[in-house]
Amino acid sequence: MSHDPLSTSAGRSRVVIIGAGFGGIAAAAALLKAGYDDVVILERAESIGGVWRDNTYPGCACDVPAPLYSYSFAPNPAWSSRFPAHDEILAYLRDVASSLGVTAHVRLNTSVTAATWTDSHWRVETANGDTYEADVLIPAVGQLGTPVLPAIPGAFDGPAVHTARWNNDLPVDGARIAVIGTGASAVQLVPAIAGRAAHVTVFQRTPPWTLPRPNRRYGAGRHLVYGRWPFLMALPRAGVWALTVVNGHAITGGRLAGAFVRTVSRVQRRLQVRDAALRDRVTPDEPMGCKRVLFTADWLPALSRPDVSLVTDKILELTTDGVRTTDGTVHPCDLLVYATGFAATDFLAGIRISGRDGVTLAEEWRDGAYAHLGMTVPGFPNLFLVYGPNTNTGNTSVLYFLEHQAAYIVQAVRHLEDRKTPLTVCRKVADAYDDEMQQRLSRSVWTSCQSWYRNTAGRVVTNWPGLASEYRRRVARMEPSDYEPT
Ligand code: N01
Repeated sequence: MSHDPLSTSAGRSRVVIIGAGFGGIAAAAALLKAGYDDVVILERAESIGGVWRDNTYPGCACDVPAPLYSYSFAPNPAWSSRFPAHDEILAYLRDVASSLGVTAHVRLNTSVTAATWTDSHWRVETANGDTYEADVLIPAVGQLGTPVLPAIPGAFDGPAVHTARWNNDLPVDGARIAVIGTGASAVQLVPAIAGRAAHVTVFQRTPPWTLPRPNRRYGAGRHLVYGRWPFLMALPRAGVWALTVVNGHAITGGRLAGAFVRTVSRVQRRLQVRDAALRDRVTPDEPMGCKRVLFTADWLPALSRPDVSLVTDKILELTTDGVRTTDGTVHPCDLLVYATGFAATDFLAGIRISGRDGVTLAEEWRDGAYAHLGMTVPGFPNLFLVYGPNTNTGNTSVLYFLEHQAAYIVQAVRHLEDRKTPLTVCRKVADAYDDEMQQRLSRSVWTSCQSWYRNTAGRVVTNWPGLASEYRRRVARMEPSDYEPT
């Protein structure tokens, strides 16, 4: 089957991918490498990059070391440091997309509104009125694309922004800045603006678990050696991998690893927070790992600064000039920053996806999103999710999962070519898998607190319950018997 998706703005192709972030680009790269070049990627924004395009707040970086937070098929000898900033990661992603020929397949400013299965193929509608048709649909929109603003009563008169919508015109230097939230985004933002701002007030509802982030610059010697002998980059990658396995064991119930990691966190607090009262307030009271453990060198020192205050009283309301807490204090500010996270559990919420018999994904997922191996859903033929339900990891690089999903999808596309009839996962298989996931997750640390990993009913819908290596084993071979017979 040969289509030419590049000849028109819309049309029929073998594969339509929604989203040009790390997931969509991994899937496209794998398909192109396998010889499938009739692939179209529909991207709602004006450039590719996903979360690394959206998140530009000061201090934004990846807290997973770059040797592992990079595609295995595109190791980068030129990383400037172990934890590079967001713009360097974005440049890396764009370079990879361009050098592998993926960029030419991307349609920018093309927001998908609906996708409908039509008995033989997917019909994909976009906000600008174009329709695309494809044998296979790969939604790769990520889990962290939709910012959440909490409903706080009252109104603030000054500028207010979510971390994922930061822009460089915001008043920072010399301003009084209020930051709501103490998750991964806040722990990067606050140290970066402390010292620039006149004062930073941090509103903490729950103290997060932290671990050291030992950054180091990568020098010219390293660039030269890895540029000349790229295979050597496997060594730091393996080293980081080993550490993430310890972290993975700690979070998934390993006693020794758990005790070790908790001790490291305690020592970090002891060394970085001299004031015992402040240390008390930043000491986590939830089990380690139930929310994402945060890797940071400068969060606790930032909270100790005289020009940074940590407020632990509950927020009551916004006032015209600041934030009022339940003790009656108004904390005045010139800029209000919501570091309040994302609607991670509402998978694909903005796109109406209708499968066989007109059933929508939203209906299929009314009790919470689920998918066989995080990728396929009964009643939705030839639909393969990337970074779908229960494929998030709190302890290693999510890119590892994305790459293995891409490899699985290539097998499925190949299989479709031979079999000629659509692939729909058997309900029995998907149900058994979901039961297993939920049973394991019900015993996991993630049920011990509320976080973006759980939907409002308490079901853990984002996270994978085991180690990444287990996921790799589970998806290594696409099992045709998991799919409905022809
Ligand atoms: O969001 P979060 P994030 N009043 O949901 C608080 C990835 N990421 O943007 O803990 C007061 O983690 C909320 O409090 P609580 C990473 O996967 C990666 O920081 O619910 N506070 C919490 O402190 C991460 O996990 C990198 O009690 C309110 C915070 O807001 C994910 O993105 C960097 C509130 C939200 O934390 C999300 O991180 C950055 C309210 N009404 C992000 N509502 C890397 O380095 C919410 N909060 C790879």
